[in-house]
Amino acid sequence: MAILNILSKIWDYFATNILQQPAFMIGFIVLLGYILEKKKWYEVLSGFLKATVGYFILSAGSVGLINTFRPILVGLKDRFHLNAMVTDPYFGQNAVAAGIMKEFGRSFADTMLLLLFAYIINIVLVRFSKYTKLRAVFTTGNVQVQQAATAFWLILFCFPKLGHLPILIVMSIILGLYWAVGSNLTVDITQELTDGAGFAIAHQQMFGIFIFAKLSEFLENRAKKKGKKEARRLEDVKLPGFMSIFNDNMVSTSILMLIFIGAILVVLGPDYLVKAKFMQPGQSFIFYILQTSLQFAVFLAILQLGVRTFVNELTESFTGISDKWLPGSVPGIDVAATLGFGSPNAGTIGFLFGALGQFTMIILLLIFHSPTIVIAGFIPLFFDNAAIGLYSNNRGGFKYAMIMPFISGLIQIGGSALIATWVGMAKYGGYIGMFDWATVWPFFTVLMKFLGFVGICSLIIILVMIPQLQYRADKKGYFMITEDYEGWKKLHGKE
Ligand code: ASC
Repeated sequence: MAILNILSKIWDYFATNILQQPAFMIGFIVLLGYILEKKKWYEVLSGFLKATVGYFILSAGSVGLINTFRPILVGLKDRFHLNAMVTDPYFGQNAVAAGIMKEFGRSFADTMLLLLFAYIINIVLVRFSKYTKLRAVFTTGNVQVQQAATAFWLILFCFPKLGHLPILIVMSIILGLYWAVGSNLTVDITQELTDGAGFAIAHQQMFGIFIFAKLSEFLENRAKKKGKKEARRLEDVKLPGFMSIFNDNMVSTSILMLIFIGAILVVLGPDYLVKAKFMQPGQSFIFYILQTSLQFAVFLAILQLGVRTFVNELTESFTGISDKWLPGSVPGIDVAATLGFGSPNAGTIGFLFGALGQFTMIILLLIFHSPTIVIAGFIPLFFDNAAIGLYSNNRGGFKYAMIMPFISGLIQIGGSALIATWVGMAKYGGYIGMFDWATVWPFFTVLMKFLGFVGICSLIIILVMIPQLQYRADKKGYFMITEDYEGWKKLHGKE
């Protein structure tokens, strides 16, 4: 027992201080990688610092965005006295914490054990990549906590009578597989988006970006076959005359956000904004709108600086780890890192069209008197759809940077409302709301709820098969794309 106690203390310490602080996680991965590569001590130190500081800069950007814009969107709920559920991973996590005891008689702390086991499964699966064909390890502990909490609820909902240990085993296998398989799906498209930066996505829309990227590519290829000329990507569209100011990402983001955020602030109105302490009494409404909206461009620029600071270190150092321990693998990192690549405007466009989709679905929920009304949380709205916009633009052209996020927006709200109402989470005020959790996980839940044990087995088989199919599609290039990207480009004539 004493040993178990010590181990649990070590795990707690590691989970709180490193795992849930991806900046340190990435810092230590770089440190370890450089040590394995036998770099000089001062190079190891400098790599560790640049990676950690870079990731903290990225977080400063994304936390700045979240903290500035989340309250504004949630303000809509107060302003119109709506009894609504917010789609936001942190609201979702709080909903689990608030309801798990009452609904299932389990404590939130149990979800941390799930996190540990699922994590180990992810690493083991990648260690045996020769057989599993899985190439990416999660490093984003902050989102893993939210996912462990949500998965815990969903799977308990399917098997409320299963004993503590058997259900923990089921949950760990499914969540560990979801992490490894989802992240692996993003390896190739991310390598192409970033021109071989050597990372994959470990976040909450991995199936989403894969599906939309492939769909955009498919539709574009079909159009080309029919004789249409090649669609342009956003970065190749050069707008003429006064529109040319939109070619500059900082200017276009500022103008678009001024319109979008400005409209929401006008709807909230100065009286509410003062009452809710967003605005100082006596402050000019116009300058308040200007300042708040422009913060978007500010935090986006910070975020991108962060990506530039740590990505090179991560790419260079990770080969140390993949050569020695995890063959052919890359680290899975925060989806925000993709905002440093591809077309700078695709993220912003994706966000806006995602918002259009989400608001459309919210209006539909209101019209059809849905039992659950949803308030669009900022995190799914921005991070999912910006990324979907980026990948869709990269693989299919600028049209898809608008169409795909719009579709995603509809699905995010519709799917979240359905699943959260069904499993009983909606009444606790929040649901995680990210694309995969509004689509893939509801599918998992249906499968397990209705088919029981057969559902679990089929789910495991489906997940295990996905990377095998990816491997079959490109046997020669499958591991080359992570190990030797230039070689992979030559192989596929993409130089
Ligand atoms: C999430 C989450 C965050 C953000 C962040 C984006 O899902 O929980 O804090 O997205 O990871 O950079």
